[in-house]
Amino acid sequence: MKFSKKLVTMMLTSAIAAVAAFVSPVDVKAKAPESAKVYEGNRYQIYLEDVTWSEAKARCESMGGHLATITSAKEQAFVEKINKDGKSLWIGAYRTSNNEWAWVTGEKWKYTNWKDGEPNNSSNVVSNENSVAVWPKEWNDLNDNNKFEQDGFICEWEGLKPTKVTSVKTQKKNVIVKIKKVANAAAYEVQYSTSKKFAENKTKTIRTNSAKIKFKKAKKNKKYFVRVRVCYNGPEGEAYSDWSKAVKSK
Ligand SMILES: [Ca+2]
Ligand SMILES: [Ca+2]
Repeated sequence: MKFSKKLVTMMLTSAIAAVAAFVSPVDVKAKAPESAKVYEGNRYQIYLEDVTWSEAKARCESMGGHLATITSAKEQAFVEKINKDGKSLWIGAYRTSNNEWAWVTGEKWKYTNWKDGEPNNSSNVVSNENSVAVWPKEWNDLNDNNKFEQDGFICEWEGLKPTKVTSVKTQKKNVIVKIKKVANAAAYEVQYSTSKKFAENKTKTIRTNSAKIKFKKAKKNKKYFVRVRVCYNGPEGEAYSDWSKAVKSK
């Protein structure tokens, strides 16, 4: 069966329209400020305000986020990068009534980055140190109300975890794409394009559940750019992660 170019375009356009109809936009992007910095799909913003840990926690939550939770060395490195002025900032760690440390999101307490000698529950400034700040890199326990040694706080907004294209090869007239699967994905959208900016008229989109995708009828000796994003089912319908970095065909 042979389709005319016009018909294919029409089908593609209506398929895209159908997808767009049941996708609800990602709320996190609306809530986090434009200036927020992105790490693995999550967004982060520093606020320089003279507030207690509890006030900072409430401020982040009122904006649909939470005090930043730093659960890996990579996330710590990212926070250090955006905290380039070396401010002392509240983060989302606290001491529970059982005398254990916890994250405000309920994420597992595993990675830590305490400063030498911390947590010390010191009574030098204000005793009962049950809240945590990056100080300015490593962590220190401080009293909730200790505003004297604080510059502000970091909010984090949970996003939708993106994924990546792991390989792009052209084989005869096919472009063979491999992507990395992620947990809880409903599907993936893979785009291939002859334009680096993925201009609409030069781009094809495939929705798939497979980690290996074949685009047919690639032009010989042409380079293709390929990217992927993850579709998730959420409480308000389907939502997309950010697009991955584009990978160029070999
Ligand atoms: Ca986090
Ligand atoms: Ca301390």
